[in-house]
Amino acid sequence: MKRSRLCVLTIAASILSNPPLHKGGTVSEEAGQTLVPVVRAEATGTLTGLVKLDGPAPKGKPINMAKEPICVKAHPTPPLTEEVVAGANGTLQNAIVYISEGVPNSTFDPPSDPVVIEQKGCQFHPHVVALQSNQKLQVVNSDPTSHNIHPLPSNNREWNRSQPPGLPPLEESFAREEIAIPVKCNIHAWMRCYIAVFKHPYFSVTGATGSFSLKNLPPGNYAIAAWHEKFGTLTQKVTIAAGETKTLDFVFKPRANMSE
Ligand SMILES: [Cu+2]
Repeated sequence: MKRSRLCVLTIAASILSNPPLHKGGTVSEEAGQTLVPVVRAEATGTLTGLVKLDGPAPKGKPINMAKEPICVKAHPTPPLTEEVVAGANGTLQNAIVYISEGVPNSTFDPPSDPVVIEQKGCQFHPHVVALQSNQKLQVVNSDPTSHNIHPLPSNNREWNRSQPPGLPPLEESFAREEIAIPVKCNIHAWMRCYIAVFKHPYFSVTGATGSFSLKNLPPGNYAIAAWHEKFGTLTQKVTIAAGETKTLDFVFKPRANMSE
């Protein structure tokens, strides 16, 4: 006990005589004796990369909305199915890249900002969303017609809620991790999107450039997965060092029987 107190005092004296150079790179003192390390931003790493398809992406097919004239009217030309949406230069949109193994053993509070799905032109926007468990999901109806959003989870509570036009956004959340939950509309059979739920904040959904970025990764060994609704899941191992920015690409193989 005496020795450890001496050690603490020595460390404290050393800190006082050598103030840390980096912001946030300090140790804090609690209860007068215990020194608690504070993780510095400089001590984390970043993983970035592209999600690609090996070969040309199949084109979407026009969606037949004839059952609901309001939906037809919302589009000058019929929108295309979104099972596969090409990004720039052979990349894929709507893929989710995330840590599948090696997540730091910690509890991650969900962000206070909600994730929003908009029903517009009788489609869900965006087509793929990701959020943390217990983070708010807002569902907006911007159409002059009713929708009925209906997630089909296998690891969460199932619900479906009607949303007539003009009502405020619905709010829901998901308690458990699930990658990914298919979502339909009970009124319009063509409507489809996916919601991925993570118990940690280390995930990224690819957009128009097909790129992803996982930030603030504590140094360590990880399995990184890329999920795509049509092509399945790819996994790679990676080691992240403090302060490192690493690049990792994922290349999906098109399925032989893919006809779109
Ligand atoms: Cu609908």
